[in-house]
Amino acid sequence: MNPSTAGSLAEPDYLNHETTVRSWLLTRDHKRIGVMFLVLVLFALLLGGVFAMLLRIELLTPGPTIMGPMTYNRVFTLHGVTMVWLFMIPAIPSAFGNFVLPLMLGAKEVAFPRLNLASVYIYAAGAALTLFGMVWSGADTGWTFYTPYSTTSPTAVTPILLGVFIIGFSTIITGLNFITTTHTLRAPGMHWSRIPLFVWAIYGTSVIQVVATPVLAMVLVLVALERVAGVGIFDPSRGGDPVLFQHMFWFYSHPAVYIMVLPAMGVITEVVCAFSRKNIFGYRMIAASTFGIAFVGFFSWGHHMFVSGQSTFGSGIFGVLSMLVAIFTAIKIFNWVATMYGGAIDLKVPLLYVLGFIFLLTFGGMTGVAVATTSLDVHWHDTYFIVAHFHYIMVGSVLMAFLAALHYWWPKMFGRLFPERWAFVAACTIIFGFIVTFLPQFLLGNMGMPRRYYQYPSEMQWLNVLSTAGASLLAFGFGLIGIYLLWSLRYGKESPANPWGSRGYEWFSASPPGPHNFREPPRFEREVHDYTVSEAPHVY
Ligand code: HEM
Ligand SMILES: [Cu+2]
Repeated sequence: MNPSTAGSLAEPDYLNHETTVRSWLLTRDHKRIGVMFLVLVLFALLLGGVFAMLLRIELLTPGPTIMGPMTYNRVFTLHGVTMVWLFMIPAIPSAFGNFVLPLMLGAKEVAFPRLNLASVYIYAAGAALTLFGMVWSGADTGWTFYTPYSTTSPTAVTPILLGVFIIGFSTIITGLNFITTTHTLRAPGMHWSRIPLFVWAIYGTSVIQVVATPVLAMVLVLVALERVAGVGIFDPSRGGDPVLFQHMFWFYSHPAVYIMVLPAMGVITEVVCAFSRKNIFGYRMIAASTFGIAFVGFFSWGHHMFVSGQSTFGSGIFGVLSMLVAIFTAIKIFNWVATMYGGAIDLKVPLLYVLGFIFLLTFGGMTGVAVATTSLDVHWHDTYFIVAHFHYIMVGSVLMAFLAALHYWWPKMFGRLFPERWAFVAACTIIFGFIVTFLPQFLLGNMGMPRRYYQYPSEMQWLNVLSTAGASLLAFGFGLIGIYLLWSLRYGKESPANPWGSRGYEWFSASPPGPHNFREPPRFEREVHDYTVSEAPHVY
């Protein structure tokens, strides 16, 4: 084996140089912190998935199936709370961002390693409080906590609000850390024009995290105060205004959808380059469109409020601004496709997820433009059509990107290869299962099935059965991934330093990397993903 690609076979890596529990719990290593976040968010994904299956089983028949209506309200709330707040928001930035961002920049560490460790504990404390609320009596407000109901609901809304509030601090700290790291810890040769596009994506995300999260924190605390002390900000019977809640909530939560989707787009860019064996087409446009999306995302929150009584003129403006996001997204899609065009495509599992992503994001984005059209949205608002739209984006795209990242970086993180055939079967099952689950929901919504309803007319049953069948396929696919990844940790073939032959900068380190990432300071003398030279990068 070429010594430069053999990695550091005999040298200790970040996993085995210290193995005590204490060394993990007190670690300041961004890679270990990334792994801890990965474990935590995967647990959240599993929990959210169990709630999802309970919902889909309940909807198999038009009447009651396995639970009563009050339980149903709790289950969809806990599903949304777990998936959005505990899984989606931290998933890619906190797990993969922590692991690969410093490697990509050629840094030894993030800028504030202790704060980084604190972010894990803050997340865990917030998640624990949220889980406590769930076990205590759950909540039945929906993940959006709309007032005035959330100010009066007899369920355990307060601990869940405070749990999500605490998780917000973890998000803010992570964002600050990544911004500072990108500014201060780049290796020699890493000019601004060479920064990998995944880093740009995480950078754009971090800006949103830092700017928008405090607004969410405020609104959640205000609802909690209203519940505990009756302050009268949102509750009309106390002189408050419930619509104010919607403005504050969506001022954060619309940008938050980009906290989820921008990192996903960053993953896609890396994987597209690695498996097309070409540098990205349109580097500047991809980086610029990231900031275009982040910026416009701050001015479109009113599209969630077309039927809240806001002025028709206001709705029109919010509708047009929302549609601008589609232009920036289309720029990225065009550039990914142009990168693949004429490339030496190597259809490995991560690329398969990318193809799923591009197809489903386009579908989700186009239905986004449709629901941003006020006249259409008056019909679709609060129906299954919206449920289908945002699942196309959040599951169809963000989760696909998460799985692409998990497979692409698995050998980097754990030094093991996964069984490719099983991974291929799982990926096909998941993409197909996704379409069977969520395509019928567009039709159901258009027929008028409201979201968050426990019962429906019997002519809608076949589409609901189809959706539940698709969800079962999804569950099967995830189960398979869980099994073979755990299996590979012990029995998988040992991975070479750069199993994909990628030219991404994170592959300039061994797999798994040493405790300080590189043995000597790396030099980035070529553009990232430069495939014009035939040999794989030198491993520092
Ligand atoms: C072209 C881009 C997009 C446009 C124009 C768009 C537009 C919209 C509109 C108008 C609504 C509100 C509809 C209603 O409630 O009646 C909506 C809902 C939603 N969208 Fe999008 N969207 C786009 C992309 C995205 C992305 C990228 C994500 C997530 C990563 C996303 C996640 C959501 C969520 C979570 C909701 C529903 C929230 C709820 O009520 O529970 N959308 N979208
Ligand atoms: Cu929105």
